[in-house]
Amino acid sequence: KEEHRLSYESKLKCAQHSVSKKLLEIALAKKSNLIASADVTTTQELLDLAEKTGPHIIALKTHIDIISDFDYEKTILPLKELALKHQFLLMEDRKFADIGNTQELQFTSGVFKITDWADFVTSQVIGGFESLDCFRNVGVVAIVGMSSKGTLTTNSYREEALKIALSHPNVIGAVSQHKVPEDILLFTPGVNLADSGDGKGQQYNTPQHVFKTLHTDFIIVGRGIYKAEDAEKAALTYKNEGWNAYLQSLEK
Ligand code: S5P
Repeated sequence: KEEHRLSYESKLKCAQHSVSKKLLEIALAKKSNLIASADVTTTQELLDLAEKTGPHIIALKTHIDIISDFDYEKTILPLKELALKHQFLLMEDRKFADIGNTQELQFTSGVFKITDWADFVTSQVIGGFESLDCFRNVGVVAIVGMSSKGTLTTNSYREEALKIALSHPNVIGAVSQHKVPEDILLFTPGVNLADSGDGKGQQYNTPQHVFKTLHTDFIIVGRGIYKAEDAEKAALTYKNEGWNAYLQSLEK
């Protein structure tokens, strides 16, 4: 018999980490499980996307190192204001993948100073348990499985990666294309309503599919939104699709 999934309300009751709590609270308040991926390359595009999608999303996922005119004052300060105005969190998709000391430097130093503004970050767990200790003040989403064709995140890798993710106090969730235990939040990228791939290895599923079969908590949508003619309308479509798919997955 198919197991029931836990509701956001019940996950909120047992959430330990302040960032998990915030995410679940925003999800319930906005009736949204949508994270928009802002894979755009200028500050203006980033801020435009944040303004348009802000009311419909729980978090905006950035790749801050692809912004060609990055400037802390002109990029981060207005982005933080928009996050406050529209009540969404900032998720920097840095996918750290080094020893603890180097990750700590990448997290705190350089021009991006991720530690000063990101609410949560993604990290590989390839560096082992202690490599995640440096992310003390944020939540970590562990990359357990990737969405791309031919990824090396096999069954046995994912099993070991999950052990680290489940036991580390800084970890709030996992990125994966497979089910994870209910005590960790599941973030699923590779979501698109129109395409099944991008010709560069990305593989897409629908919101319906990921909520039903993976019991995902949050969907991450990039090109489905920022490449759409009307990004705000697209965000609203994914928000509604995601929320309805979540409600249906509660019934099963
Ligand atoms: O396995 C993964 C993990 C991540 S975080 N596959 C992914 O695609 N991502 C990220 O999600 C990727 O870096 C990109 O920012 C986003 C997907 O974008 P889209 O345009 O394909 O929706």
